[in-house]
Amino acid sequence: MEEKILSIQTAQNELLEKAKKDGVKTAWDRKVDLKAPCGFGVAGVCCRICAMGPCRVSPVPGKGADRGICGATADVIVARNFARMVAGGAAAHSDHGRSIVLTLLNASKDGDFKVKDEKKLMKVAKRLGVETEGRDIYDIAHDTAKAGLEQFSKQIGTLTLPPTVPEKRAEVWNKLGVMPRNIDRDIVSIMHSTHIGCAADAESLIKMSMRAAIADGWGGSYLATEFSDIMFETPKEIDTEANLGVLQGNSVNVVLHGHEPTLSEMIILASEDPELIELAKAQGADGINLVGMCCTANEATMRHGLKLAGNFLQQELAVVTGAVEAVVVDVQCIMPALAQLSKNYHTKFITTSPKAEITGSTHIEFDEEHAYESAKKILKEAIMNFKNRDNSKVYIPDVKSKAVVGYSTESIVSALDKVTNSNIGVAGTVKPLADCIVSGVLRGAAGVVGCNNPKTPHDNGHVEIIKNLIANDVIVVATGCAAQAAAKAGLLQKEARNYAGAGLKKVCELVDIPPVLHMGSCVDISRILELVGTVANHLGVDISDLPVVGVAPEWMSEKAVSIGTYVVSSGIDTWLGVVPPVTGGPEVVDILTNRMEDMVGAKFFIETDPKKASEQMVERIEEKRKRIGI
Ligand code: NFS
Ligand code: SF4
Repeated sequence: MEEKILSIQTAQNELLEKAKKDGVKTAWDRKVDLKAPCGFGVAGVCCRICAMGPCRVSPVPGKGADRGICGATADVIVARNFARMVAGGAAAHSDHGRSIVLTLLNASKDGDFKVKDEKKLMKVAKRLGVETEGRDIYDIAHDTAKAGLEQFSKQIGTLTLPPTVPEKRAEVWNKLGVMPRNIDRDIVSIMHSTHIGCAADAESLIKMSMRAAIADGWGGSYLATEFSDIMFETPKEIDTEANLGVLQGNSVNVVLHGHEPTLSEMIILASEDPELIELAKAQGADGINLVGMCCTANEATMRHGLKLAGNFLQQELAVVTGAVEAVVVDVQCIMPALAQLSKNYHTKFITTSPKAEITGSTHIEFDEEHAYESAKKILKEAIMNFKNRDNSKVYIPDVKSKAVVGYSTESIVSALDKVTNSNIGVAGTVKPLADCIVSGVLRGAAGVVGCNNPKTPHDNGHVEIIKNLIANDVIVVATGCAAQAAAKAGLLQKEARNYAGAGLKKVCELVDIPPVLHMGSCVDISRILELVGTVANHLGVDISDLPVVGVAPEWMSEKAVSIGTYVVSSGIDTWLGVVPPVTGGPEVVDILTNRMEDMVGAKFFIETDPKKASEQMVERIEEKRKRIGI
């Protein structure tokens, strides 16, 4: 194994040692086995779009073949590959969104899925043009679901933008020709235009990517969040704990992993079923201990305080503890490696979605029509596996941190109300937040998001960047695996305000919040868009005028590429801590890191050194402040 540090997490490093002793491989070992990645792939200049190829053109102009068999240049190949990454990411987020909308379509008073947040339902119904006056709540819900589905497929007109998109931003998109038509169509457009013999112009391909990505952020992901809130409630501040130490020695440990909250919500409900608790006790366990991994964890911790076992690169090590009866997954970010790995322990690896069947797993399809019964069946499987645990193989690191989570836009606004009670007329608005930014008590805000990637030491980029930003009075909002890195580092505790600069510390004390706010899963980046858009509307400016930045320090998924693209397209400068496969296309690099600023008022920055990235972010925030005269 390489000599560099693999993770800043002790729990992680201890379990990597155990994995070695147990003779099992993890992502880090496979990375070593794979040796250095192919240079053409790294630069994005390998094309496999048609069977005349694959064509690998030279990533260095003037050296070797500079065109594919069809004549595609390096820039065309790179731009097509980039667009397809965006399409993949936008499809994943938006198909998740579609599932949630469909669940509401089938929700009923006596069914397993219900409307739990009527206020949110009314808000969403109104924005989608659904009549609410004097109607039955489920009639409204079903019509709202139909209106939501319409956003995926409408053939005439454009996506119904949420009112949080400032008018100036919509004008920018219209002028540039990147206003989404509907969610599915702009993904299909990319697949069509990147087929052999279609689009062969880098700028046009990047614009298509922007359009599909905007449809993701302000469409598919936005709907996913709104409709999840309607059925499972809008998150409120709640306590939790994070890291692999949340596994328990003598409980049936079940890791909920994946993304869509429908499955995890039902399992959480089923875990309180007396019949199942009794069954667990009859097997000699103290009870059922549910913990979360990746974005399923984020969704469920935001609403129930579900304990966070860890982020993307900890999924294998949860199994290596030898103390997990079942890893239950639905879709996305599930390493196929879990199938083989779990066989080395007693762990059951249970897949539940027809969208993500995995060879070597136990497949128990989650039947939404009989969701509760389905969830019970899955949990029973885990409980009955407790007796197979081999205690000589168990090691649970004694590492966990306390955290406060649950910061939806609504709960942030209500926290802010604590300081505005005397200020009649502003309660329930973002005015206090806007005031703090305008006055300079807070210099700005940053979204720290995205995955883990074994190309960088696990969690290091997230934690270092967050610490540097809050020390500079930049309030941080986090989602996805970044939020879990922050939780494990203790940065989601209110006491973490002691790491903050004087201004941010004061705000955190007044409002009683941590300096880093967990806003949910990756589709919940829509919450960040909603918050930023609301502040921009409040101040009567465009999002690109605000001293706000975004960063994905350890990203790896196509979803992250879509996110980066919609965040930049929304007017927020975005840093990437892992170099995307675009370096072989000089024009593509120029568009992403330079020309996009003229198009949408923001651009990408690529910086692998977390310290430098955070310095650049603070610098850019100060530049923005100067530019708008605050
Ligand atoms: Ni986001 Fe969630 Fe994590 Fe990356 Fe995967 S869990 S949707 S893609 S790895 S942050
Ligand atoms: Fe080669 Fe062009 Fe086919 Fe790509 S589309 S594989 S560059 S011939």
